[in-house]
Amino acid sequence: MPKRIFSGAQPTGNLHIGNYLGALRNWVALQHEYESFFCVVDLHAITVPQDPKELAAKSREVARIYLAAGVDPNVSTIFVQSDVQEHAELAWVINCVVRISELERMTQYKDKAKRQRENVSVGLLTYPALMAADILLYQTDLVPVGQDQKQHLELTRDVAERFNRDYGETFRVPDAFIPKVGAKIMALDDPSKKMSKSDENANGRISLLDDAATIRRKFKRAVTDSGTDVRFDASRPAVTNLLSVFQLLTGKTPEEIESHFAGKGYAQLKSDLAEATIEFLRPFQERMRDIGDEELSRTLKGGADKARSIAAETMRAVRERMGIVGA
Ligand code: AQP
Repeated sequence: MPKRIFSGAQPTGNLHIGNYLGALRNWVALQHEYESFFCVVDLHAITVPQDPKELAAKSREVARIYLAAGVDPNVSTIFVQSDVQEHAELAWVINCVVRISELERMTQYKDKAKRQRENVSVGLLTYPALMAADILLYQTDLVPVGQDQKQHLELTRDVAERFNRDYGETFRVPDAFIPKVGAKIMALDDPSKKMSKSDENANGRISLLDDAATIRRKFKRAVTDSGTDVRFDASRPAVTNLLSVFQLLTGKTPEEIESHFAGKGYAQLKSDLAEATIEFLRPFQERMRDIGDEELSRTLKGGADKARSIAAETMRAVRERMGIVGA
Protein backbone atom coordinates (compact mmCIF):
# COMPACT_ATOMS: atom_id res chain seq x y z
CA MET A 1 0.00 0.00 0.00
CA PRO A 2 1.23 3.54 -0.69
CA LYS A 3 2.37 5.66 2.26
CA ARG A 4 -0.46 7.94 3.24
CA ILE A 5 -0.96 11.24 5.00
CA PHE A 6 -4.18 12.56 6.47
CA SER A 7 -4.84 15.94 8.04
CA GLY A 8 -7.63 18.47 8.42
CA ALA A 9 -8.77 21.82 9.76
CA GLN A 10 -12.01 22.81 11.42
CA PRO A 11 -14.29 25.32 9.67
CA THR A 12 -14.67 27.16 12.96
CA GLY A 13 -13.64 30.64 11.88
CA ASN A 14 -11.05 32.29 9.71
CA LEU A 15 -7.95 30.19 9.12
CA HIS A 16 -4.88 32.08 10.27
CA ILE A 17 -1.14 32.08 9.60
CA GLY A 18 -0.70 29.66 12.54
CA ASN A 19 -2.85 27.08 10.73
CA TYR A 20 -0.89 27.70 7.55
CA LEU A 21 2.62 27.62 9.06
CA GLY A 22 1.90 24.76 11.47
CA ALA A 23 -0.03 22.52 9.11
CA LEU A 24 -1.08 23.53 5.57
CA ARG A 25 2.42 24.48 4.46
CA ASN A 26 3.58 20.95 5.22
CA TRP A 27 0.59 19.37 3.48
CA VAL A 28 1.63 21.16 0.32
CA ALA A 29 5.26 20.09 0.76
CA LEU A 30 4.45 16.44 1.51
CA GLN A 31 1.65 15.81 -0.99
CA HIS A 32 4.00 14.65 -3.75
CA GLU A 33 5.72 12.08 -1.53
CA TYR A 34 2.57 10.54 -0.04
CA GLU A 35 -0.93 9.63 -1.06
CA SER A 36 -2.68 12.53 0.64
CA PHE A 37 -6.10 13.10 2.20
CA PHE A 38 -7.04 16.58 3.40
CA CYS A 39 -10.37 16.91 5.10
CA VAL A 40 -12.53 19.84 6.22
CA VAL A 41 -13.60 18.49 9.60
CA ASP A 42 -17.08 19.94 10.03
CA LEU A 43 -18.17 17.18 12.45
CA HIS A 44 -15.43 18.42 14.79
CA ALA A 45 -16.68 21.99 14.47
CA ILE A 46 -20.10 21.11 15.94
CA THR A 47 -18.54 20.04 19.25
CA VAL A 48 -19.11 23.72 20.12
CA PRO A 49 -22.19 25.68 18.96
CA GLN A 50 -22.13 26.84 15.31
CA ASP A 51 -24.51 28.80 13.13
CA PRO A 52 -25.69 26.19 10.54
CA LYS A 53 -25.62 28.53 7.50
CA GLU A 54 -22.24 29.92 8.44
CA LEU A 55 -20.80 26.45 9.07
CA ALA A 56 -21.84 25.23 5.63
CA ALA A 57 -20.31 28.32 3.99
CA LYS A 58 -17.11 28.05 6.07
CA SER A 59 -16.67 24.40 5.09
CA ARG A 60 -16.50 25.41 1.44
CA GLU A 61 -14.27 28.38 2.25
CA VAL A 62 -11.79 26.16 4.08
CA ALA A 63 -11.67 23.75 1.12
CA ARG A 64 -11.02 26.76 -1.12
CA ILE A 65 -8.20 27.78 1.21
CA TYR A 66 -6.61 24.34 0.84
CA LEU A 67 -6.62 24.76 -2.94
CA ALA A 68 -5.36 28.35 -2.85
CA ALA A 69 -2.59 27.36 -0.43
CA GLY A 70 -1.29 24.90 -3.01
CA VAL A 71 -2.96 21.58 -2.25
CA ASP A 72 -3.19 20.06 -5.73
CA PRO A 73 -6.48 18.20 -6.34
CA ASN A 74 -4.77 16.18 -9.07
CA VAL A 75 -2.53 14.50 -6.51
CA SER A 76 -4.38 15.00 -3.20
CA THR A 77 -7.88 14.06 -2.08
CA ILE A 78 -9.79 17.03 -0.65
CA PHE A 79 -13.19 16.43 0.93
CA VAL A 80 -15.63 17.45 3.65
CA GLN A 81 -15.89 15.06 6.60
CA SER A 82 -19.71 14.94 6.70
CA ASP A 83 -19.73 13.61 3.11
CA VAL A 84 -18.15 10.37 4.36
CA GLN A 85 -20.41 8.76 6.97
CA GLU A 86 -17.79 6.21 8.00
CA HIS A 87 -16.11 8.95 10.10
CA ALA A 88 -19.10 9.03 12.46
CA GLU A 89 -19.43 5.25 12.45
CA LEU A 90 -15.79 4.58 13.30
CA ALA A 91 -15.87 7.36 15.90
CA TRP A 92 -18.59 5.42 17.74
CA VAL A 93 -16.44 2.29 17.66
CA ILE A 94 -13.43 4.24 18.97
CA ASN A 95 -15.65 5.70 21.70
CA CYS A 96 -16.13 2.14 22.87
CA VAL A 97 -12.37 1.49 22.92
CA VAL A 98 -11.02 4.73 24.40
CA ARG A 99 -11.23 5.34 28.17
CA ILE A 100 -13.03 8.31 29.73
CA SER A 101 -9.94 8.98 31.83
CA GLU A 102 -7.85 9.27 28.64
CA LEU A 103 -10.26 11.82 27.18
CA GLU A 104 -10.48 13.81 30.41
CA ARG A 105 -6.70 14.23 30.40
CA MET A 106 -6.67 16.04 27.02
CA THR A 107 -5.52 19.64 27.49
CA GLN A 108 -7.54 20.96 24.54
CA TYR A 109 -10.71 19.52 26.11
CA LYS A 110 -9.87 21.12 29.45
CA ASP A 111 -9.19 24.52 27.81
CA LYS A 112 -12.28 24.51 25.59
CA ALA A 113 -14.54 23.12 28.35
CA LYS A 114 -13.51 26.04 30.56
CA ARG A 115 -14.72 28.44 27.85
CA GLN A 116 -18.10 26.62 27.48
CA ARG A 117 -18.72 26.41 31.25
CA GLU A 118 -21.87 24.32 32.00
CA ASN A 119 -22.75 23.78 28.32
CA VAL A 120 -19.93 21.38 27.51
CA SER A 121 -21.14 18.81 24.98
CA VAL A 122 -20.22 15.13 25.18
CA GLY A 123 -18.84 15.67 21.66
CA LEU A 124 -16.22 18.07 23.00
CA LEU A 125 -14.99 15.33 25.33
CA THR A 126 -14.98 12.66 22.63
CA TYR A 127 -13.46 14.94 19.96
CA PRO A 128 -10.17 12.95 20.05
CA ALA A 129 -12.10 9.72 19.31
CA LEU A 130 -13.48 11.31 16.14
CA MET A 131 -10.01 12.55 15.26
CA ALA A 132 -8.60 9.05 15.75
CA ALA A 133 -11.36 7.70 13.49
CA ASP A 134 -10.51 10.28 10.79
CA ILE A 135 -6.88 9.20 10.77
CA LEU A 136 -7.32 5.43 11.16
CA LEU A 137 -10.00 5.15 8.45
CA TYR A 138 -7.39 5.94 5.79
CA GLN A 139 -4.65 3.64 7.15
CA THR A 140 -2.57 6.77 7.61
CA ASP A 141 1.21 6.70 8.06
CA LEU A 142 1.86 10.36 8.81
CA VAL A 143 -0.26 13.21 10.21
CA PRO A 144 1.15 16.71 9.60
CA VAL A 145 -0.24 18.90 12.41
CA GLY A 146 0.71 21.72 14.76
CA GLN A 147 2.02 21.15 18.28
CA ASP A 148 -1.47 21.49 19.84
CA GLN A 149 -2.54 18.21 18.20
CA LYS A 150 0.41 16.16 19.50
CA GLN A 151 -1.50 14.82 22.50
CA HIS A 152 -4.45 13.76 20.32
CA LEU A 153 -2.05 11.97 17.99
CA GLU A 154 -0.53 10.05 20.87
CA LEU A 155 -4.01 8.98 21.94
CA THR A 156 -4.76 7.89 18.35
CA ARG A 157 -1.68 5.67 18.43
CA ASP A 158 -2.69 4.17 21.78
CA VAL A 159 -6.21 3.45 20.58
CA ALA A 160 -4.99 1.88 17.32
CA GLU A 161 -2.56 -0.37 19.21
CA ARG A 162 -5.26 -1.37 21.71
CA PHE A 163 -7.73 -2.19 18.92
CA ASN A 164 -5.12 -4.22 17.00
CA ARG A 165 -4.23 -6.15 20.15
CA ASP A 166 -7.85 -6.86 21.16
CA TYR A 167 -9.41 -7.55 17.75
CA GLY A 168 -6.49 -8.41 15.45
CA GLU A 169 -4.28 -6.29 13.18
CA THR A 170 -6.62 -3.73 11.59
CA PHE A 171 -5.12 -0.24 11.68
CA ARG A 172 -1.79 1.25 10.72
CA VAL A 173 -0.33 3.11 13.71
CA PRO A 174 0.33 6.67 12.49
CA ASP A 175 3.18 9.06 13.32
CA ALA A 176 2.80 12.79 13.86
CA PHE A 177 4.71 15.18 11.61
CA ILE A 178 5.28 18.33 13.66
CA PRO A 179 7.55 20.99 12.13
CA LYS A 180 10.61 22.22 14.07
CA VAL A 181 9.70 25.88 13.44
CA GLY A 182 6.10 27.09 13.24
CA ALA A 183 4.44 24.23 15.14
CA LYS A 184 3.01 26.69 17.65
CA ILE A 185 2.57 30.25 16.46
CA MET A 186 1.57 32.35 19.45
CA ALA A 187 -1.16 35.01 19.66
CA LEU A 188 -0.02 38.54 18.79
CA ASP A 189 -1.81 39.98 21.82
CA ASP A 190 -0.51 37.37 24.27
CA PRO A 191 2.59 35.26 23.54
CA SER A 192 1.64 32.78 26.27
CA LYS A 193 -1.43 31.65 24.23
CA LYS A 194 -1.38 29.96 20.83
CA MET A 195 -2.84 31.87 17.89
CA SER A 196 -6.39 30.57 17.61
CA LYS A 197 -9.28 31.11 15.21
CA SER A 198 -11.90 30.89 17.94
CA ASP A 199 -10.24 33.36 20.33
CA GLU A 200 -12.62 36.27 20.82
CA ASN A 201 -9.85 38.83 20.23
CA ALA A 202 -9.30 38.90 16.44
CA ASN A 203 -6.23 41.13 16.96
CA GLY A 204 -4.34 38.10 18.23
CA ARG A 205 -4.32 36.41 14.83
CA ILE A 206 -3.53 37.25 11.22
CA SER A 207 -6.23 35.62 9.13
CA LEU A 208 -5.24 34.33 5.71
CA LEU A 209 -7.93 36.59 4.24
CA ASP A 210 -7.02 39.80 6.13
CA ASP A 211 -6.44 42.85 3.93
CA ALA A 212 -3.22 44.86 3.94
CA ALA A 213 -4.48 47.61 6.29
CA THR A 214 -5.71 45.06 8.83
CA ILE A 215 -2.41 43.18 8.73
CA ARG A 216 -0.41 46.41 9.30
CA ARG A 217 -2.70 47.41 12.19
CA LYS A 218 -2.55 44.00 13.90
CA PHE A 219 1.25 43.76 13.74
CA LYS A 220 1.58 47.37 14.93
CA ARG A 221 -0.46 46.49 18.02
CA ALA A 222 1.37 43.20 18.65
CA VAL A 223 2.76 42.77 22.16
CA THR A 224 6.57 42.83 22.44
CA ASP A 225 9.01 42.13 25.29
CA SER A 226 11.25 44.40 27.30
CA GLY A 227 14.60 45.18 25.64
CA THR A 228 15.16 46.71 22.22
CA ASP A 229 17.36 44.49 20.05
CA VAL A 230 15.71 42.17 17.58
CA ARG A 231 17.03 38.62 17.96
CA PHE A 232 15.80 35.07 18.59
CA ASP A 233 15.82 34.60 22.36
CA ALA A 234 13.66 32.12 24.28
CA SER A 235 13.46 34.53 27.22
CA ARG A 236 11.71 37.02 24.89
CA PRO A 237 8.78 34.96 23.56
CA ALA A 238 6.81 37.76 21.86
CA VAL A 239 9.68 38.96 19.66
CA THR A 240 10.86 35.40 18.99
CA ASN A 241 7.32 34.52 17.84
CA LEU A 242 7.32 37.46 15.39
CA LEU A 243 10.77 36.47 14.16
CA SER A 244 9.70 32.86 13.61
CA VAL A 245 6.80 34.04 11.43
CA PHE A 246 9.23 36.30 9.52
CA GLN A 247 11.64 33.37 9.09
CA LEU A 248 8.97 31.05 7.70
CA LEU A 249 7.38 33.61 5.39
CA THR A 250 10.65 34.90 3.92
CA GLY A 251 12.69 31.67 3.94
CA LYS A 252 15.66 33.56 5.46
CA THR A 253 17.90 31.95 8.10
CA PRO A 254 17.89 33.22 11.71
CA GLU A 255 21.42 34.61 11.15
CA GLU A 256 20.34 36.54 8.05
CA ILE A 257 17.33 37.89 9.92
CA GLU A 258 19.32 39.00 12.97
CA SER A 259 21.87 40.77 10.81
CA HIS A 260 19.04 42.42 8.79
CA PHE A 261 17.58 43.83 12.03
CA ALA A 262 20.89 44.70 13.72
CA GLY A 263 20.64 48.24 15.11
CA LYS A 264 16.93 48.45 14.27
CA GLY A 265 14.12 48.27 16.81
CA TYR A 266 10.78 46.53 17.27
CA ALA A 267 8.91 49.09 15.13
CA GLN A 268 11.03 48.11 12.12
CA LEU A 269 10.47 44.41 12.82
CA LYS A 270 6.70 44.92 12.93
CA SER A 271 6.68 46.99 9.78
CA ASP A 272 8.91 44.58 7.79
CA LEU A 273 6.91 41.62 9.05
CA ALA A 274 3.64 43.26 7.98
CA GLU A 275 5.00 43.89 4.48
CA ALA A 276 6.40 40.33 4.20
CA THR A 277 3.01 38.92 5.25
CA ILE A 278 1.09 41.10 2.80
CA GLU A 279 3.45 40.03 -0.02
CA PHE A 280 3.14 36.40 0.98
CA LEU A 281 -0.66 36.47 1.16
CA ARG A 282 -1.25 38.48 -2.06
CA PRO A 283 -0.95 35.55 -4.56
CA PHE A 284 -2.80 33.28 -2.15
CA GLN A 285 -5.73 35.71 -1.89
CA GLU A 286 -5.78 36.13 -5.69
CA ARG A 287 -6.01 32.36 -6.13
CA MET A 288 -8.91 32.30 -3.61
CA ARG A 289 -10.84 34.68 -5.85
CA ASP A 290 -10.02 32.65 -8.98
CA ILE A 291 -11.40 29.32 -7.76
CA GLY A 292 -14.92 29.03 -9.13
CA ASP A 293 -17.86 27.47 -7.28
CA GLU A 294 -18.29 24.71 -9.84
CA GLU A 295 -14.61 23.81 -9.76
CA LEU A 296 -14.80 23.62 -5.97
CA SER A 297 -17.93 21.43 -6.00
CA ARG A 298 -16.33 19.09 -8.54
CA THR A 299 -13.17 18.78 -6.44
CA LEU A 300 -15.12 18.06 -3.25
CA LYS A 301 -17.40 15.51 -4.92
CA GLY A 302 -14.47 13.65 -6.48
CA GLY A 303 -12.62 13.82 -3.15
CA ALA A 304 -15.58 12.45 -1.20
CA ASP A 305 -16.04 9.56 -3.68
CA LYS A 306 -12.38 8.54 -3.37
CA ALA A 307 -12.34 8.96 0.44
CA ARG A 308 -15.56 6.97 0.79
CA SER A 309 -14.19 3.99 -1.12
CA ILE A 310 -11.17 3.71 1.19
CA ALA A 311 -13.12 4.44 4.37
CA ALA A 312 -15.69 1.77 3.45
CA GLU A 313 -12.94 -0.84 3.09
CA THR A 314 -11.54 -0.08 6.56
CA MET A 315 -15.02 -0.06 8.10
CA ARG A 316 -15.80 -3.45 6.59
CA ALA A 317 -12.72 -4.88 8.28
CA VAL A 318 -13.60 -3.20 11.60
CA ARG A 319 -17.17 -4.58 11.56
CA GLU A 320 -15.96 -8.10 10.80
CA ARG A 321 -13.28 -8.02 13.51
CA MET A 322 -15.79 -6.82 16.09
CA GLY A 323 -18.71 -9.01 15.01
CA ILE A 324 -20.99 -6.05 14.24
CA VAL A 325 -22.20 -7.47 10.91
CA GLY A 326 -25.97 -7.20 11.21
CA ALA A 327 -28.43 -10.08 11.11
N1 AQP B 1 -1.18 28.63 16.56
C1 AQP B 1 -0.89 27.59 15.79
N2 AQP B 1 0.37 27.39 15.35
C2 AQP B 1 0.67 26.33 14.57
N3 AQP B 1 -0.24 25.43 14.14
C3 AQP B 1 -1.51 25.61 14.54
N4 AQP B 1 -2.64 24.92 14.31
C4 AQP B 1 -3.66 25.51 14.96
N5 AQP B 1 -3.24 26.59 15.62
C5 AQP B 1 -1.90 26.68 15.38
C6 AQP B 1 -2.73 23.73 13.46
O1 AQP B 1 -3.62 24.02 12.39
C7 AQP B 1 -4.31 22.81 12.02
C8 AQP B 1 -5.77 23.06 11.91
O2 AQP B 1 -6.27 23.45 13.19
P1 AQP B 1 -7.74 23.06 13.62
O3 AQP B 1 -8.69 23.66 12.67
O4 AQP B 1 -7.79 21.59 13.80
O5 AQP B 1 -8.01 23.73 14.98
P2 AQP B 1 -7.16 23.86 16.28
O6 AQP B 1 -5.98 22.95 16.27
O7 AQP B 1 -8.09 23.69 17.44
O8 AQP B 1 -6.63 25.34 16.14
P3 AQP B 1 -7.33 26.76 16.06
O9 AQP B 1 -6.99 27.40 14.78
O10 AQP B 1 -6.98 27.47 17.27
O11 AQP B 1 -8.88 26.52 16.01
P4 AQP B 1 -9.98 26.64 17.13
O12 AQP B 1 -9.82 28.01 17.68
O13 AQP B 1 -11.25 26.44 16.40
O14 AQP B 1 -9.70 25.58 18.13
C9 AQP B 1 -3.94 21.76 13.06
O15 AQP B 1 -2.95 20.90 12.53
C10 AQP B 1 -3.37 22.56 14.19
O16 AQP B 1 -2.41 21.84 14.94
